Amino acid sequence: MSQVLGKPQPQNEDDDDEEEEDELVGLADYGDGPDSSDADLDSGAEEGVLDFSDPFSSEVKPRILLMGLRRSGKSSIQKVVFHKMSPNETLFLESTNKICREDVSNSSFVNFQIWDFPGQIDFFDPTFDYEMIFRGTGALIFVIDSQDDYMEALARLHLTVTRAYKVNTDINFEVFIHKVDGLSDDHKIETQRDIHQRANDDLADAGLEKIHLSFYLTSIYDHSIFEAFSKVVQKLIPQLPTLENLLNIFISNSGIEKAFLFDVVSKIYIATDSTPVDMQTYELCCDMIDVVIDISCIYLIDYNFHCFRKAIHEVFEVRMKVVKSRKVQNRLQKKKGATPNGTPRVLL
Ligand SMILES: Nc1nc2c(ncn2[C@@H]2O[C@H](COP(=O)(O)OP(=O)(O)OP(=O)(O)O)[C@@H](O)[C@H]2O)c(=O)[nH]1
Ligand SMILES: [Mg+2]
Repeated sequence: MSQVLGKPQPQNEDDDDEEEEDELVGLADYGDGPDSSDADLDSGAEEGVLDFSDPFSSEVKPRILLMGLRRSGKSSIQKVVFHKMSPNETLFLESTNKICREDVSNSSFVNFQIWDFPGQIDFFDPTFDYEMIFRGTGALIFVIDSQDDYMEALARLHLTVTRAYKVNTDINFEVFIHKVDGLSDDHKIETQRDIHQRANDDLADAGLEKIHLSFYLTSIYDHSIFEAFSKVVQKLIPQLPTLENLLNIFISNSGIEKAFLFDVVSKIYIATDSTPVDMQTYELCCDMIDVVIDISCIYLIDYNFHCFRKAIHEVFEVRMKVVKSRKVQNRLQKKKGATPNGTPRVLL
C-alpha cells in the first residue's frame, strides 16, 4: 500500500534482499563462553560487516537500536513485529550474546536497520565502539521489564541515554515499558508515571533536561507493540507531514472515518490522518489485514492453479488445431496434385 503513494527512495545495491539478518561478529561479542575473543573481532572486520561506518548507508537506512537489560524482551519484540513469531514462541528464545543486525526493507518508507543488543552490554568494554554505533542511529529503543524491579534498568537507561546523546544529539529516545500484560490498568498508569518521573529526574540532576524521552506501554501479547513501533518508525520518515496531509484530504473527500497507511508485512502504520488514533480501530485494521492476506493466499493458489490448467488446455488445443490443419492441407495437396482420372495436374 505504501508503494502506491510513495516514490521509491534510492537504495543500496544490497537492498534487494527483503530481509537479511547479520550478526556483528567481533564488534562486540558478549558471550560468556570462550568464543568471545579477539579472534572474533578480527574476523568480523574482515567480513566487512561493519558497514555502519558508511555515512551514506545510515542516510538511506535509519538505524533503530534495541537496548535494555537481559530478558527485558528486546529479541521478542523484534521477532513478533518483523518475523510474525507468535508471542508464546518467544518463551524459547535464547539470550542474545552478540549484536544482531537486521535490514527491514518492506517498502520505500519502511526501510531501516534494527540492531538487537545483548542485555549485558558493557560500555567500558574496549571492543564496544559505541561512538560509531550511536553516530548513525535514528532511534534508540530502551526496553524496561515492567514486571521486574526496574531500578537497575533506570540506571542503565540513564547511562545509555547520556552516552548516546554525547555522540549524537539527534537520536530519538524511546522507552518501552514492556510486558504490561501482567499489570492491572491502575498499575500500568502508576508504573508509567513512576518511570517517567524517575528517568526525567535523573536527567535533570545531570543537567540534561533537554533530552526528551518518549514512553510507551507495550506488550507482545496485544497490538500495543505494533502501535509503539509504528510511532518510532514514523518519526524517522521525513515525508510524514505530507503523508498526513494526503490522508486528511482523503478522509475529508471520501467520508471515510479514519485512514491508516499500513506496512502490510509488519502491520506497523506509517502514517494516519490527524484525528486521534483509537486503539480499537487500529486493532480492527490489523485484523482486517490478516484476513485479507489469508484469503488472498487461498485465492492466489486457486487462481494460479486455474491459470495453469487453462494454459495447459490451451497448449493442447493449439496443438490439436495444428495437427488438424496439417491433415487438411495434406489432403488438399493430394487432391490438387492429381486429376480425378489419376493423371498428374500441371501447375502453371
Ligand atoms: N509477559 C510477557 N513476556 C514477554 C514479553 N516480551 C517478551 N517476554 C518474555 O521475556 C523473556 C525474555 O525475552 P527476550 O526477547 O529473550 O529478552 P531479551 O531482552 O532479548 O534478552 P537478552 O537477549 O538476554 O538480552 C521471554 O521468555 C519472552 O517470552 C511481553 O510482552 N510480555
Ligand atoms: Mg535478546
